[in-house]
Amino acid sequence: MELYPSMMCADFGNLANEVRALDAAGADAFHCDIMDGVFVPNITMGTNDIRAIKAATRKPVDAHLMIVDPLPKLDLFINAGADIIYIHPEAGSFTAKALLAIRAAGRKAGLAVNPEMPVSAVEDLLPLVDHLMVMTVSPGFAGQAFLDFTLPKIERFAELKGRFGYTLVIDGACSPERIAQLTNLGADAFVLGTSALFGKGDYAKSIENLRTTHLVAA
Ligand code: S6P
Ligand code: MG
Repeated sequence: MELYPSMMCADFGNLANEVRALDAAGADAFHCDIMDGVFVPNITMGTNDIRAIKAATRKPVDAHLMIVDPLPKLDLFINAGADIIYIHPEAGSFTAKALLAIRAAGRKAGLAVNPEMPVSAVEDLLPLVDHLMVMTVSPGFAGQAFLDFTLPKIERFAELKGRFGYTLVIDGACSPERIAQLTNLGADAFVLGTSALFGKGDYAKSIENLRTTHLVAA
């Protein structure tokens, strides 16, 4: 199981220390929510945040781009050092070209699938994807409720994983119970926000508990 803290939930007055603490606690990578206030109704992190996080850890740092027309802006995130870059297919044109450009830059190509988007809308793109991320909340905010209607889609993407070999990531309201359930459904990685990590006390204990809850549930 891979666990990715959602850095928009971290204490930004203390960012480097937060990264070091999460790194020491066993985080596998760092998740950066990049919002433009247009594709989603919020504005959060940017390229300087990615640079600051990269400077404090050797683990991978991702950029979840919730921005309109990501293709012409990819170089900003590649140059900032993002190791995994997620795009939303409905955010702009030429999704395949964008995924190929991310791979050509030596980074992992991520596709983020909104709750409303059917598997069939992205199935043809799966050979171009390293990380397939299912959104289990409507993107824009932390602290929302898990959308149960996404469960069949997660199962379907878990089945298709065998053929395409991507990492299946879940983003949104990943609580300890959900993580146990979704691990059993075939998910590989989870974005950790307010439901499992931030505001829940010691990071190392929370991460350790998530890994053991999963073992008990399995
Ligand atoms: C939402 C964003 C997510 C959240 C994360 C928060 O637009 O993409 O990465 O930061 O889901 O987690 P939680 O547990 O507060 O829902
Ligand atoms: Mg996200």
